[in-house]
Amino acid sequence: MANFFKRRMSWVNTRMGFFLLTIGLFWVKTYIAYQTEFTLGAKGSVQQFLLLINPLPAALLVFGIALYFRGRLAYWLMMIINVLESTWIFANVLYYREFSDFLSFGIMKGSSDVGNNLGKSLAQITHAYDFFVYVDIIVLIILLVTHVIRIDARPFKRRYAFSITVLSFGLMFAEFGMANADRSGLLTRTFDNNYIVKYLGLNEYAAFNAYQTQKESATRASANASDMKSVLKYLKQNRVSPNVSYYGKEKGKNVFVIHLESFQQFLIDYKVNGKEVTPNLNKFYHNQNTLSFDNFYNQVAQGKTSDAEMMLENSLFGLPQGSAMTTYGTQNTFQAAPAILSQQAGYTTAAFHGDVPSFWNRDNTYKSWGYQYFFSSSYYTEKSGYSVGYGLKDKIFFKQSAKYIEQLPQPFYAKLITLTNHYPYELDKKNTDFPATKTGDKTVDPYVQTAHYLDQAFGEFMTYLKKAGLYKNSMIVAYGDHYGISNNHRPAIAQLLGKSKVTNFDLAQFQKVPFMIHAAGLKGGINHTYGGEIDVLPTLLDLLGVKNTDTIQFGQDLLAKNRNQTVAFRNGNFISPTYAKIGGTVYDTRTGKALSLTTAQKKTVDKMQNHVTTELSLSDRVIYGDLLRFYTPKNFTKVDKSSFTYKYKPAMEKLAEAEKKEKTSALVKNKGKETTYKTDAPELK
Ligand code: GP9
Ligand code: MN
Repeated sequence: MANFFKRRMSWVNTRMGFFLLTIGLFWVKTYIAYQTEFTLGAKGSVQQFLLLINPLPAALLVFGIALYFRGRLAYWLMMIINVLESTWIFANVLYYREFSDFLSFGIMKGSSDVGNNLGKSLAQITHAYDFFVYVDIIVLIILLVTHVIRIDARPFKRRYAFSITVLSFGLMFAEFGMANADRSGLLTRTFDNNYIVKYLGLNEYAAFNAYQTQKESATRASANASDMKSVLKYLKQNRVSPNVSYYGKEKGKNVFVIHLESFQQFLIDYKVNGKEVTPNLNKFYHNQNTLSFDNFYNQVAQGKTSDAEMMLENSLFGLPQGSAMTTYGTQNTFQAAPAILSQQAGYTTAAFHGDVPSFWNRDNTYKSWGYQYFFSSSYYTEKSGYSVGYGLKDKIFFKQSAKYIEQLPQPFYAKLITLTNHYPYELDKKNTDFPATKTGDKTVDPYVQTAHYLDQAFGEFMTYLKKAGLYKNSMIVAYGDHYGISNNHRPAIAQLLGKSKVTNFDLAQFQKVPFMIHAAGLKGGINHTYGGEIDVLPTLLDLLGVKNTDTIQFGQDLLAKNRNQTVAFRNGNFISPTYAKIGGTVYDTRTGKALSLTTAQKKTVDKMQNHVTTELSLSDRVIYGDLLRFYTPKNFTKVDKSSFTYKYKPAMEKLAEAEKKEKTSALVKNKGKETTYKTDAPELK
């Protein structure tokens, strides 16, 4: 047997043979870990293929270092590299088990509370089979020590070692090219660590994360407390006082923030073949107790949903590139809506979303923002047909959210992020009972169909709130996060708007999204003030009567009298009731005509531009420099991230305890009787 092995396996007695064997085993075990320990969501043949091959290029590169060394040393180096590489897998397996996300260097540096909490639970979550990642190393060492595999002491040609290094880079570039073709913006927009691992691999993820962490700590290190002074000075000059007829009017009410995915303002009252696309939202929009804003713009950049969330809950702008939530959400100090409301008004705070928690780094960022609960995919029952695109279909999402909402001690602040109305606007036949538009643009035409579905889901949720007794004592906020139809679809947009062609000004107007606040007894109506997502937090806090005179907020209460109505777009363009500046051209907002400016007009426009540039750059400084660590508003305590867990069991135990103690949840108030949720979702029939 041993002889047979020796004869057949003689190739492993060469340096190259041993190298390939080591890499082969490493490749297989990485792939097994991918399949059994992580939920990477590889869909379709391209992603499956990339997942399968992605351990190879980096392994060739890293293990290949050993080939530059002589004799025995090369063998031992390979083993050492293997131990380090396997430990990286091992650590990620454990971390992922607890947090459904990959380890980041920021967390490992120990500067975050999330990291501090890790050590405690490590022992509890380790399984014996996790050590499987070291098995190949042990076997290889035994084979070497017992001379079953002989060490090839002959010098290995540098040329060959170098060729392997070159090959590894070549493969890596090819891999990146394929990945980026499948998911553009993979590294610039940095959606989700799962994506980077799925497309590029664990090693590439480590390298990218190290680079990001290094960049982030460099800007952090160069910032100091005096930078905060200029921010404070600016904000002091720009503070407006709240509108007395609205201030504190909704004090103590629950708050629902309903994030309408990719929902644009033009959909409101829009009709296809004489039928309203969104009858429920239209009714809500026109309700006498709803404050609706018809000059409200999305201000997002690459971070899309995450930029909207950043603005809405922090009144800080998203970044010019990438997503602030992914890059800075874990480490930075924030003074966000959930933290403010729970600390200053005793609110229970919860976010709901039918996607994996790691997307946009929500799992970490929400802790920094002070969310006590984050109900994400693992809290929802998933059956075949329940999901489309990024996650749960809206009707099923709202229905399943209800059972958690009922358990929240009141008052609560609950944010529900919908998903179905997301590019590419796919929905199965049985959920599609609305005609598509007929522009001939395949991306654009189904948009109204998923918007209609979202509207029905919204309507069902409103009916539920009424039945559960939550409608009257809640302030319900609904908003669209960003455009659904991008500017690349000019001819189709023109058709939708009934125009022969669209100008850049029209496209800027197309960036309007709904923003509506409804509450029983609220003086509603359609408000024409110009504003955007950055203005939401001060507006809500003022309505709730929560003091925010010394908080760091770049927006202004939309109901305030003397507010500045110049709305900044993230690229430095802007729009106001008088002038709009889009890509170097100034337009008259009232007529939409391009202007050649008089000296006086130019002065006014320059002043507006200056305001926009200043607020964007100061907001960026706050995020890049983590400046909020140098400033704490009165009555605010720095958020302790380690006090939160979003893991199902402990979170539900915590919720049950809170419910028992406070006795204010809807469920308790309805004497333990769950409210039946009515939905016509065909999947649930
Ligand atoms: C994913 C969802 C989509 O969880 O929020 O984000 P988007 O692509 O709209 O930025
Ligand atoms: Mn979005």
